[in-house]
Amino acid sequence: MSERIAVIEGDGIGQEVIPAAIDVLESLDLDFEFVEGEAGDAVKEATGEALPQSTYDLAADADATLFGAAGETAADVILPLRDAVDSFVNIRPAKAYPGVDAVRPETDLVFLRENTEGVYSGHEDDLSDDLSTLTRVVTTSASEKLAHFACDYVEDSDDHDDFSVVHKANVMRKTDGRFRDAVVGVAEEQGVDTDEVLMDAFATHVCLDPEQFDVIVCPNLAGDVLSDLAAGLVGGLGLLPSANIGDDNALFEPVHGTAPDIAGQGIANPTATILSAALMLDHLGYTEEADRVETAVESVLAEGPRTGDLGGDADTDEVTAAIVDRL
Ligand code: GGG
Repeated sequence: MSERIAVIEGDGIGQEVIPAAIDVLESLDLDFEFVEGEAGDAVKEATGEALPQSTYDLAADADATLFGAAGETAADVILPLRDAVDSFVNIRPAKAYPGVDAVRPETDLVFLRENTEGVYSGHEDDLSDDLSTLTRVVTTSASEKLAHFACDYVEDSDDHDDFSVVHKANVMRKTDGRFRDAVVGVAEEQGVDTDEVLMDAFATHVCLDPEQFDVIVCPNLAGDVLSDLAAGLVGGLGLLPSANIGDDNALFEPVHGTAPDIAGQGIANPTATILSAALMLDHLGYTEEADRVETAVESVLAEGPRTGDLGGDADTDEVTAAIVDRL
């Protein structure tokens, strides 16, 4: 059966790493139809809209979406795109690969980030020349939905048994308190073991001893920040893929942004996006192909060629070609 894949490059290195992932997917010779949509800073400049309705509809109607990166317009692009696919969880694996010079080579984490609310649901106001406010939204229903997903995730997996709930409920008693109570409550009902870690303590402990953590369930902004921190432990943002999962739809994107410092030079690391494509293959049921892509990526990370962020001097095309060669 043909799969309709929405492809949205966005800005900056999104325009370099998404074509790399498409090269990898095309080399698998699957019955995929790739349909391009526009979004981001350049589209806003040209049309006044960062995310045209046609791109939103494309993502909403596709079997899956592959998205690159957004810069200044991130809030106008990424959040509505996650909404288009009804995503309630952002899965962010952060794993150290053999051959990569990682600060903590023993790191192997999966962040399950709440994907609809927290400070990201965005009720911001300027109340005076001196005062801006932000309303943080946390619901029991969204927290429980994430918790059910997390329980199923560890129960269905051979590699995980339990999860850590990361929050700051000792200070944000109502919002993170609600999040914590909802997640722990569902886990207790489903018989899944959890432990609780305050998010500031987590930041220290994950740097000192990442092996004590496995699956981490956390509120929206905490998931964004802590997964970027974990990227620092495994060799950088060029390595972290992500999957935004909804009930009937999903969107896959590298964790990194547009990287304006290197955009346009053809030297971006395509690994995070190619691994995001592997997560998409797995999600669509192409598990063997997903494994092949991950194995090929692992082999190239171990033996080279590598991009500059990993200490090599290869460009995006050379790394992509090496991955395709090993498939
Ligand atoms: N690849 C997605 C991207 O553009 N990331 C940059 C960013 O601002 N991310 C925020 C988020 O993931 O919530």
